[in-house]
Amino acid sequence: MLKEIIIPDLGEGIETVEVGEINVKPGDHVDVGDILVLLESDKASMEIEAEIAGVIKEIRITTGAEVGTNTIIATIEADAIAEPETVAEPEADVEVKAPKETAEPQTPVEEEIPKAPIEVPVTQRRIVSASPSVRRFARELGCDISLVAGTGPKGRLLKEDIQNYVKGRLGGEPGANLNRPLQPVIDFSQWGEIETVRLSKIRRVTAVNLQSAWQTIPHVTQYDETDITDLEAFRKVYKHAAAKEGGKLSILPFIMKAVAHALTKFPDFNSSLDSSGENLIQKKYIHLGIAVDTEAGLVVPVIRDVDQKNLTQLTLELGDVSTRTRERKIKPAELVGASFSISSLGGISGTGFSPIVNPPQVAILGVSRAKITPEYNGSEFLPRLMLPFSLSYDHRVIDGAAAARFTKFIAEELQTIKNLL
Ligand code: CAO
Repeated sequence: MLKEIIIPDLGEGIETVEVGEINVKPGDHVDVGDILVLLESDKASMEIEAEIAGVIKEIRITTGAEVGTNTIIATIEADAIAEPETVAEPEADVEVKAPKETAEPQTPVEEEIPKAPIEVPVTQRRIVSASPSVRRFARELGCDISLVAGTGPKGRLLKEDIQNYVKGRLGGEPGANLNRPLQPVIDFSQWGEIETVRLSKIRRVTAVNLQSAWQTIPHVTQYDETDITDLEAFRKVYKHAAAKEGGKLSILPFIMKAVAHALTKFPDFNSSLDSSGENLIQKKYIHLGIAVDTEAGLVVPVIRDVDQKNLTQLTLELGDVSTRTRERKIKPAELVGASFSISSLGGISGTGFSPIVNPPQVAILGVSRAKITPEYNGSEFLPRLMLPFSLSYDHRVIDGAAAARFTKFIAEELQTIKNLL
């Protein structure tokens, strides 16, 4: 029986993804679990597996094409023993894999497609939500829309975003080329042996986004610290309860709770500038992006409604999300919608750092490693566990005094354990 293979639900806020690889061609026989297609988002890629065995009859997409939920990928003549009802199920398993290195021209459908993964051109493109007129406007200006941060609803790209980006790139550089190389061409081999290692797609896209954020947001970083001696004593006891539920309680869930309280009290930190730059959109939800260090690069999954979850729930969710992110199983929909971010390097090392704000968010908390230090209590020095942390913020939205109040509040919350339970 002829069946259609469709793209499953990509999740809220993800309109299109790019076809990175097509691993089958008409006439190929596939088994359940064979990887048919690799789709790439801006931060990760996902494999579409065959859910039934059969012979591929027709491929309906091409590499490089933008496709969305329910797009028909291919048709398949199911083997007689196949389970027909699983073919068009939109909830098909979507595993997010770190992008494979790719580098070959797009392959037309009719062409002979090798069985090995097809390599496609490596670009710095990311998923962009934009209307045809905005896309046309960008094309007319020779502007690559994947480099522009959208400020419309759900990050949708607006005409103003293109105008601002182009103005920014051209400002002070008469005749500047939007597509000029980002780095000068230098032959380093003249000074010794070298090896060129291709960056993963995540790293390349992250580089573009970070550069854009760094250039468009006037950053300031506020440094602070707090005494977590009591919190740590409590964590040591409470972590057994979390372990019984299958979670590993680190300091981070406490910090997430404290941040959620701070965002409720200081809503400007949980906001975004609108496209005019004249209004602040305050969000009534608290979704935290948590930076996770993976082999392929930095990925920031989102934990939603943090204010409505308790420590155990946050512990379990943090463990689940960070594990799936590292195993490349996180879904694109889990990477979008954060209203504030936390980057914790406390498990590794460091006394302080200034993280880069992730637009359209306006602030990010950096957490460094807690250390026992002698603290003077007015009459004597006592050994206390001090946690250094920092807040980078968009100075267009947040004043220094507000930032200092915000970090002070977090410091106090982390010393008031009953507030975090
Ligand atoms: N001070 C002292 N110890 C800390 C600490 C801190 N601030 N934060 C964590 N630790 C401890 C934990 O308690 C744990 O100790 P035990 O094993 O004894 O319980 C250990 O360090 C390892 O913690 P962890 O890092 O595995 O867990 P976490 O919940 O603190 O963090 C996660 C989870 C996903 C945020 C983290 O693993 C990670 O990936 N961090 C890197 C984020 C990153 O790359 N940021 C940079 C982005 S660029 O701005």
